[in-house]
Amino acid sequence: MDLGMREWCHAIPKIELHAHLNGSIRDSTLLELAKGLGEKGVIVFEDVKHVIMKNGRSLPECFQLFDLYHILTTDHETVTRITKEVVEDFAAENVVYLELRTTPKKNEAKGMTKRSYMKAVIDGLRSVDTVDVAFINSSRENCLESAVSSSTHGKIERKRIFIRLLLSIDRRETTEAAMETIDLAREMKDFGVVGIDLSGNPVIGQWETFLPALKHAKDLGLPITIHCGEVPNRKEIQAMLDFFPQRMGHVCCLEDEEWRRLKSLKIPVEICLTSNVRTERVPSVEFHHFVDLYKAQHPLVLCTDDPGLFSTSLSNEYYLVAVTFGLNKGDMLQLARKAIEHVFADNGVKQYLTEIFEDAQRRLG
Ligand code: 6MZ
Repeated sequence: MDLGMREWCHAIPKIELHAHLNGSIRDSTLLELAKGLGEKGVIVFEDVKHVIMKNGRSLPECFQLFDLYHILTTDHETVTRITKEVVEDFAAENVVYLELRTTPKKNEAKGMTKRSYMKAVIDGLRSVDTVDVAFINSSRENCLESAVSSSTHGKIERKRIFIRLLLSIDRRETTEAAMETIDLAREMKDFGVVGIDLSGNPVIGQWETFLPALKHAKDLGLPITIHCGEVPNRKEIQAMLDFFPQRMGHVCCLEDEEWRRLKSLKIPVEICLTSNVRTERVPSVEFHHFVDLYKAQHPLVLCTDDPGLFSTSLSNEYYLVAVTFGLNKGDMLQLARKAIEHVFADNGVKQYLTEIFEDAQRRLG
């Protein structure tokens, strides 16, 4: 098959490890929700319409926007709906494994607890009917059987996407609230929750506030990924490197010494190109630290961060890398495949994904 690079980046299987649920909502859904709340008098639709229809925006503006998103998505039904749509959108991009992260939220007015919020997310996963969603930790045998049947018997099968969940701690939260999230993650291990994320506005909150909860997660054997260095903060970046999480996101504002440590510790990095350019963390894709880490053969994974907020897709992130850095299809397929090493799911899922990529190599390599 002779596809152009953009079509080819869409066609190859991809693994998404850094996507926030509320940052992945479709514009059309946001507008519809805003209109509904406008009619009820909760918000003034005309005031928020232009905010949703986006263009370039700074990092502080993104967090203002998330506050708006969270007003639009406060009830269980809406959380279920956006989860369903986000999974469908990733599957349409040929994402075969998605680690979706979200911050469990409490909202007394809506009778929402962190647990009921997560139940609404799970309901969303269950309600997807256009693709097969595998989200409960499945046995190795089940995974292998499905991989083989879709790749070697040549049957026309429905698309299949593996979903695992990461529970995010928001940097605005207290130690107690963060602890609650860790306990919920432990409780939900059988419902596809595989790890913990620390995210939120990087200029808010202190590392010391989250550390007890992150240590608790580590003691429980829950893998952790941390948003690191979205703003310059040497003390915090060093403390995060000392903590030695399983993965880190962004790593934009590191000093030479910290780059050296990151590389020697070989902590895999979730690369969010468009997000970092849009929020002015890097001047352009060309000058993104991706290229230095890639040349150093540092473990990394291309991700979207917030495909809704930044109007991107995982296929587009792959395309940007290919055209900006001149990587060929062989390099790109290798890059996509290497993400398998960094997923938080079990070996059965990794084996399944390996088969998917071997099949893609035969068809598209
Ligand atoms: C830090 C981010 C982020 O959890 O409500 N979030 N945190 N840096 C970023 N880069 C731009 N993008 C998203 O999804 C939205 C939440 O994810 C975090 C923020 O806490 C945001 O409120 P959920 O599903």
